[in-house]
Amino acid sequence: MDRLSFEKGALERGFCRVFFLPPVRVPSSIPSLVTDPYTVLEDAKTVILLIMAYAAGQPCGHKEGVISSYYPASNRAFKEARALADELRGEGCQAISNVQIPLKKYLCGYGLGSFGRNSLIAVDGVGSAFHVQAILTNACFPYSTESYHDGDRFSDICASCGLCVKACPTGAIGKNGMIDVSRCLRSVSEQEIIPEEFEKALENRILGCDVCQSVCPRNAVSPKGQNLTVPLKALLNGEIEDLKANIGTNYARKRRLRKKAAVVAANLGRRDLKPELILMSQSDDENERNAALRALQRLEDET
Ligand code: B12
Ligand code: SF4
Ligand code: SF4
Repeated sequence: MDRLSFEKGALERGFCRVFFLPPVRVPSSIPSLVTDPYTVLEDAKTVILLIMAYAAGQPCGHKEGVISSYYPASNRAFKEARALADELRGEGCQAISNVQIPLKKYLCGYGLGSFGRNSLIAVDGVGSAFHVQAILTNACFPYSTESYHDGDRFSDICASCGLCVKACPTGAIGKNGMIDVSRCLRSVSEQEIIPEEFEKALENRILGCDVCQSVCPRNAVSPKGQNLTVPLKALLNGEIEDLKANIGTNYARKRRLRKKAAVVAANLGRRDLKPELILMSQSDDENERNAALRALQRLEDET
């Protein structure tokens, strides 16, 4: 397959940018990331980065839970990149999708985007509200660029902005552009037990946070969006089949979603959900029981 037909196929599958790059060893402070692509594919010749944009939204005023539209986009990108890797394999090449190289470093190092104070990368004409997939292959394509420079390129606009630092609901963004992961709602909300100090900041978020994306002027180019609305009653009852199809099984984990739905139900003063919470308080899982009891207590105390 030549580069043009691969690009055409990727655009038809919903990606808005495709970059063909030489594999490079990139250090990372995150142990789970692949720092040496040749350990994944010895004969690697090309890293293909595929960008899928999403419309970042703020939590809405309604009385249900919301999931950032990042997650349906990342689930779709995961499947479409897998299909593109299948096509390459169908032509006799080796190809692996969803390779977890340090993607921000790749985008910046190859000059395809720049770091923002919110630690996200903006790509020209796309902004920073996107999911990026990496395919590693031994197929040779003409590279989009070959020059990799270690070190981060920062967005000039950040020097006189700082809107994300002010807007972050938990003060997770430091002035020097580093995220305090222990305070970022995206990671807080995935913890086994959500610490009480973050409960209210979660508002009606079930998964993901896009505040630092929504306020960012680098996203003036991207469409303004809606989050995915998820009915709390269904979540508390563990009815998540539709969600699995939309955001993937990795994120649609029943216990985790139920516990977050309990926090959100209390945040929204949803006393009508007390029967579901009472049922959940009899769960055989201790964390689920405690989340339900805590929500019931908050509904008594705060509403
Ligand atoms: C771990 C991780 C997280 C963690 C930690 C976030 C983080 N900042 O590292 C958590 C769970 C919190 C998270 C949250 C989100 N994530 Co995330 N995450 C990742 C992952 C797996 C690794 C990121 C990484 O390498 N971190 C390591 C640290 C050291 O890197 P760093 O923060 O970039 O640190 C550098 C900068 O701070 C910079 N720096 C240093 N000094 C200074 C000074 C200034 C002034 C500046 C500007 C920068 C700067 O240098 C540091 C070292 O290089 C990648 C996927 C991947 N395979 O790469 C996705 C990824 C980065 N996430 C992504 C997204 C979209 C999100 C969310 C928006 C999801 C959501 N809607 O909720 C949020 C946004 C939170 C945020 N503002 O970062 C996208 C980013 C796309 C983009 N445009 O950049 C990625 C690439 C996933 C993907 N496949 O598309 N994420
Ligand atoms: S909101 Fe402002 S400071 Fe933050 S990343 Fe965007 S441009 Fe930079
Ligand atoms: S994703 Fe939300 S909590 Fe995390 S740094 Fe951005 S605004 Fe703050």
